[in-house]
Amino acid sequence: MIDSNSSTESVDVMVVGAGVTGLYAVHRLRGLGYRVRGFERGDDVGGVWYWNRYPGARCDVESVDYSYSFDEDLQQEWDWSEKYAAQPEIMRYLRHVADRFDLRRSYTFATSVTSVELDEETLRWTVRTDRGQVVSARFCVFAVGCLSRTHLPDIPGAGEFAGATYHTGEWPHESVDFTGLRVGVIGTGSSGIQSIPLIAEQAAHLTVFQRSANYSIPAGNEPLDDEARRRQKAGYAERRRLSRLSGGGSPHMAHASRAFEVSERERRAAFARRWELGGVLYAKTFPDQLSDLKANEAARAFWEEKVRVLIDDPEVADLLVPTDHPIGTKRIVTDSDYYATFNRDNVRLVSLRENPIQRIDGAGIVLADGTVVELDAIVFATGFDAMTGAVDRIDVRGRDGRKLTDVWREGPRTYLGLAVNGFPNLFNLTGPGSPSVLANVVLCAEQHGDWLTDCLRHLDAHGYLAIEAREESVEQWVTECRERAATTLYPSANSWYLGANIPGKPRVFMPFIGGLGAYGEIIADVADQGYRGFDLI
Ligand code: N01
Repeated sequence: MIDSNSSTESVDVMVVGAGVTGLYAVHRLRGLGYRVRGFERGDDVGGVWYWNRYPGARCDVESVDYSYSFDEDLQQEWDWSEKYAAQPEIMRYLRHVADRFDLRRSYTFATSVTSVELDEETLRWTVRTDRGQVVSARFCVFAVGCLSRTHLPDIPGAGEFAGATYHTGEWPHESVDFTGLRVGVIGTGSSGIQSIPLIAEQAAHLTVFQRSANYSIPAGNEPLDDEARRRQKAGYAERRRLSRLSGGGSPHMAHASRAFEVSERERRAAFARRWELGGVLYAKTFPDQLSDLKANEAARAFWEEKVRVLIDDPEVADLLVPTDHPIGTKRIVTDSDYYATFNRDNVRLVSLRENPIQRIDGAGIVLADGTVVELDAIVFATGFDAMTGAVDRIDVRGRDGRKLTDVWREGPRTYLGLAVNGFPNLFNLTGPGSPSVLANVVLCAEQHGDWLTDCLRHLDAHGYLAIEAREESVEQWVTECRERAATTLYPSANSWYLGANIPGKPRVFMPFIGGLGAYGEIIADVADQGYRGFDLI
């Protein structure tokens, strides 16, 4: 609706983001009859999958689980072609969802929200975009993604490079051809590890610049045939039930015993089963693996045994085996042929710990010992300003004109990950203070979307204008998140969970570590108790 005396559109809810979380929120909100206006920076739906289209981009959660559960017909009609879907297939799926539920009509694409400002008289938000739109909204919903603001390190001379540069998180939509080229990849997190094998196959020569080695486990990816799909679809109800109870949002449970409550033989058998299952789930083979160093070391040693046999040169293997963090305290990468790639004649590994990058010049990358690695293209697989970066891009001003970036200066401060004191009717979905990045984000999106719509319905049913987290609730939640993390090994790694990858970012463990199931109980309980810890206005 456009106000008659101004060009300000007035809506009930403004949603930022058309990724997995935003699409579901829009669907639910519209279903309740709210007038919704969505804005999306990309020119299509997809969020992280719209931007991260580098070679080898693939989900590390099984496709059967990394899909919406809210509509049985959708669940039954969609056919996944592989155990772990690649980026183009996930994009096709999200486009299908957008079409099927007619979600695009609520969005304005290729448009970034630049500011949202509270009017304390009306408790409405004035939303502004980079294309000049102004929207007045009762509720603001951020679904901006935890890994959507890319991090490009400040390397001297980067602007002088004569060749092409790419960031894995902002990959061009046109095809990129490395045939015959000398390519350098900086970074060996998930994005680097997924793209390196494919770039190596295409390029004349590939140099991998590794600062920290990472733990990676082969995906064990495989095509799904009709019979596999039929079984998955028949088992969906139970699969989803178990997933919602679980920590990680998939139906795989850790071993019933602690790592050293079982014999060595059983322990090794359990590690072997998880290794065969493939990927990130190895981190939770035993329930104490991420809290007890001895259990963790057993998992790490098994991993090392399996990985060393994949690498021909023992000196290269020494560099590829991490020594600086317990296994699983950074997300274990799910790869396809990563370690074997270092057996190729056209691939070289440079350890930046031994020989750091000094600068970039016109010809390539200059190392501290004076070596110039001549390159035609550089791929930055250098990650994201995670969890807070995308929110920080928006100038958010709440009560008394206070800026959200100031409130979060020492780290994100939320109640339940969802709300912030001083910012009534503003919700941040699947962000810091929630389990999203440690779980299957699709089920997290549904959990938050459902909680949000129940909350709005409650406000309207009881005649409230607004809801606002109390400061003491925020303080308690921040403390709870910190204390839970402190009982684990996670804070010992320099991970993006702690903001440790961004120079100057406060070192705070940002996700809620208790898992999807436990978190779901907490937020449901808060709602059941009349939105305990919130002021209803
Ligand atoms: O980013 P990262 P990512 N000089 O931060 C290095 C998800 N994801 O995009 O570790 C040299 O993990 C940095 O080195 P160090 C997944 O949750 C999922 O790879 O800081 N190197 C590191 O090696 C993942 O965890 C999938 O020492 C520099 C790398 O760049 C998250 O996204 C696929 C540097 C960054 O690794 C982030 O993954 C892709 C510098 N100045 C991503 N600065 C799936 O499978 C940084 N690095 C679904």
